[in-house]
Formats: sequence, C-alpha cells, structure tokens
Amino acid sequence: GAGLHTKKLGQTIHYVESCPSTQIIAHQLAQEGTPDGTIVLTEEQTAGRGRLARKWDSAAKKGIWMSVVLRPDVVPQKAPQFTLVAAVAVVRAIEEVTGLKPEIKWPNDILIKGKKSTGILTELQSDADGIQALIIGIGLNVNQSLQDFPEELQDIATSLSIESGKLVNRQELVRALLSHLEIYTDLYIETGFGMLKILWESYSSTIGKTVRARMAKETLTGIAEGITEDGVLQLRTADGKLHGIYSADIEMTN
Ligand code: BT5
Repeated sequence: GAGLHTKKLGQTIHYVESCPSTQIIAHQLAQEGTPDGTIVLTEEQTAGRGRLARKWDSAAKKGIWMSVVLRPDVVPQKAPQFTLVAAVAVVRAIEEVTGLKPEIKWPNDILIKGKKSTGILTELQSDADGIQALIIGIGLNVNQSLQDFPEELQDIATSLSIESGKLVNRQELVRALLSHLEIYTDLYIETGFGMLKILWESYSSTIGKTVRARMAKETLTGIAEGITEDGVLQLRTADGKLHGIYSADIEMTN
C-alpha cells in the first residue's frame, strides 16, 4: 500500500496521530511478534527520545518520526552498524528528494551545513538465542522553521525546509527513505559492511578531522582516521596512540 516500492519495509505500517515515542510502540509490537520490516509512523511525539535518555524534539506534522522493526539473522555484535547503515539511507533519501548535500557525523547524526537535521537511535531486543528485533528510530526534521524549535536547539538544529528554502513533501520523503533503507540494510545483512563503509566515509564530516570524543568516563582529542568494519571510530591522539571509540559524542575542533 501507500505507493511504496519496497518488498518488506512498510508492508505493515502502524500510523498514529500522536504518541509518546514511536520507539515504545515498536518495542511492544516487536515483543508481540510483528513481522520483519514493520514501521511505526506518527505526526507528533510527546516524549521523543535520543540516546542516554535525552529528549528528541518532535514538532507536530513537521517531521518524520519513525521506528523500523527489523529481524535480521545476524549476531548482536553486528547491531551497532545498523545506525551507520541507516545514516547512509537517510543521506541518500535527502539528496534524492531535495538536492541538499547532507553529511554524516559519527555515529548517528545527519548534518546539513554543520547543523543537525536527523538523529538515529538503534535499540536491541535480544535473548539467549540472539537478536529478536532491532528497533531503528529515525527523527528527521522536515518542515520546521527555526522558531518551531525550542530556543536551546536553534543554534544546533535545522530542517530540510530551512536549508532548501521550500516545504518538502513528507510522503515522498518517507517513500524514498524506506526504499533506501531496504536496499542498504539488505546489502549489509547479505554482504557485510565493506561496500557500505566506502559509501559511509564518502558522506562523513568526521573522518580526517581533529575531533573531541566525549565518552562516559573520559574525553579524548585526536584525528578521526576512519571507522572499522564494526563501525568503531579510530581516533589517533597526539601521543600517536590509536583508540577504538565504540560510543561517544563528537565535537569538531577548529
Ligand atoms: C539522537 O539522539 O539523535 C536520536 C534521535 C532519535 C529520534 C527518533 S524520532 C523516532 C524515534 N522515536 C523516538 O522516541 N526516538 C526516535 P542523541 O544523539 O542523543 O541526540 C539528542 C540531542 O539532539 C538532544 O540532546 C538535543 O541536543 C538534540 N535534539 C533534540 N531534538 C532535536 C531535533 N528535533 N533536531 C535536532 N537536534 C535535536
């Protein structure tokens, strides 16, 4: 339905006008056995979330607030890379529909001219048998004007309409996003991260730059040399040591 060009993604769509978070609904559906490729879409979230219990601002009818349930036959160590794979799909969809040139900031941000347009949140349902479901949340700012964002986000957030100067058709964007997500997640599941890593690096705003990586217990500054096949960021500090960064917030330094 819905004019989708996908075989699997979005064959089951749960659409709700408003909800606390599409992630919560997707987790519930996954537990109840919803099929691989189920998506949850809403117009408005009242408790949209980011990583580490941060908030995700989700203005009514202005964005794409979506969660995708996947049931890939992969080992749990291959789960974090789905964030990177989804990032490639988001960038391709934005490019195709708007002509804008987004960049990926490791691990889960899509920036346009240095400001955050999209955040991705990959969560896992697993047990002793392995991954039961992956819940990939995508929050994409589409038609907000700057005043639609809370004040504390106005310097760091942007939307596609702010950057392109026109309103963007959200349905068209969802269709493009699902097509690209299906292609790239299938490619990842079937062949691994090799090809996608090249694509990911071509869109990266992080690689080759000096960055500050804030982690739970320490902060490291160095040159982001690349990512590994496992999606781990390789950071070279001034003492010449190479650090593998699994999870952090990255800031560019000038
Ligand atoms: C993320 O977390 O960027 C992941 C966001 C995932 C949101 C989607 S929407 C559909 C699904 N349902 C949910 O409840 N969540 C997912 P993180 O890297 O932790 O970034 C969070 C930070 O981004 C916040 O602390 C703010 O600084 C900033 N932020 C919040 N809302 C934003 C927005 N709309 N646009 C840009 N930046 C925002």
